[in-house]
Amino acid sequence: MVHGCLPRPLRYSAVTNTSRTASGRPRVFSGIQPSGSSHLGNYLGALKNWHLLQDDHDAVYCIVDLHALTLPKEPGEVATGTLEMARMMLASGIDPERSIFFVQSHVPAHAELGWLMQTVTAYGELNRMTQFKDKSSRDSGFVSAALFTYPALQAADILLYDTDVVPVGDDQRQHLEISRDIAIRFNSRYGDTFVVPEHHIPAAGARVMDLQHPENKMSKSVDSPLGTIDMRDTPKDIEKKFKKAVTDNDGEVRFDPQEKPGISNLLDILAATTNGDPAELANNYEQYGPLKADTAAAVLAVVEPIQEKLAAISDDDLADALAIGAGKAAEKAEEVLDRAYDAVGLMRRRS
Ligand code: AQP
Repeated sequence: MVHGCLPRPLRYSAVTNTSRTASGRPRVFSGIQPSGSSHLGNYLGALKNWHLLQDDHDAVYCIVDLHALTLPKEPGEVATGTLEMARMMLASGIDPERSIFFVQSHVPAHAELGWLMQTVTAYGELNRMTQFKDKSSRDSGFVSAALFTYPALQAADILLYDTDVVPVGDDQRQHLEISRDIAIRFNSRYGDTFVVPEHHIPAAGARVMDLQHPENKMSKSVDSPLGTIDMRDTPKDIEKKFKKAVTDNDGEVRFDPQEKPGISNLLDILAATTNGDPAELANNYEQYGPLKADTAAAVLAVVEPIQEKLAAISDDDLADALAIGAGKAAEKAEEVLDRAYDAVGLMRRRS
């Protein structure tokens, strides 16, 4: 398809695209890295919403295994992580019958468009990415060029599906902004080609902080066993981690992320797991102990059913679902990749 055949204008629209999804509903796309186990932040900031958004969106969810390679990995480690993440996604409620559910490297259009996106991404804007600064400074060893250019591939992931809405945690705000800038730049240089996406960041649970270092976000790639709630942790471990969560000395329960990061993190987690409001929930507590106990119980009520489902999903079922998903994703992605190549004006191979 050439871009001249597309309905216009695409540039700032989260609405015009709905006429181009088969269902007429807005398209939602998001991805998650298969590096390490998923944690409570991944669930509350992303997976929980992915599950909910399936009801009224045309949903595309991807395990971004190529992104996982931006930090050094042992051979085979990403494959194992991919199956584990796929299992976690299904157990968290992603339904392959209702959503396109697939692995990034199974759809080569991602890497291809990723290259095109690099050609319209400025070195200076990549240099401003806080995640690159943060991750490259953590390890004194090898820093890959891919870690630096990661946002261009992420833009490709999103733009390949004519995405209207990208549900992510707050840490991805800057990356989504650069994806929008890249799309707008491409559209203005080559003509309307991509839908410019909006982000969707949850009201509570958007930035779950490390329980031991509440000034840092909970993260897969940081080694903080007591500060991270792994979605596979036992109930005993979850209770222990909340009991030991770092707070402060003033003894007042109040939602104030600047002055009281530890207590505010607990309130935010409680709000996200009970669909409440963190500032209002603070009024129910006079002491830290009961807040910690209730937060642990609310987290357990979310995590335990997911753990039961995890055990019931076979590797075969996963591989089948991912193969079907990759077929559906490739069909959509190739159409958009063709549109982008046509827009740029490369000589195309005769078919
Ligand atoms: N702490 C968090 N709170 C809320 N949402 C979060 N997300 C990640 N951490 C939190 C959201 O989870 C989705 C998948 O992100 P990811 O695969 O990049 O996961 P990660 O845990 O951020 O992975 P890494 O490798 O450990 O990265 P860093 O080192 O940056 O933390 C995204 O929607 C993300 O917003």
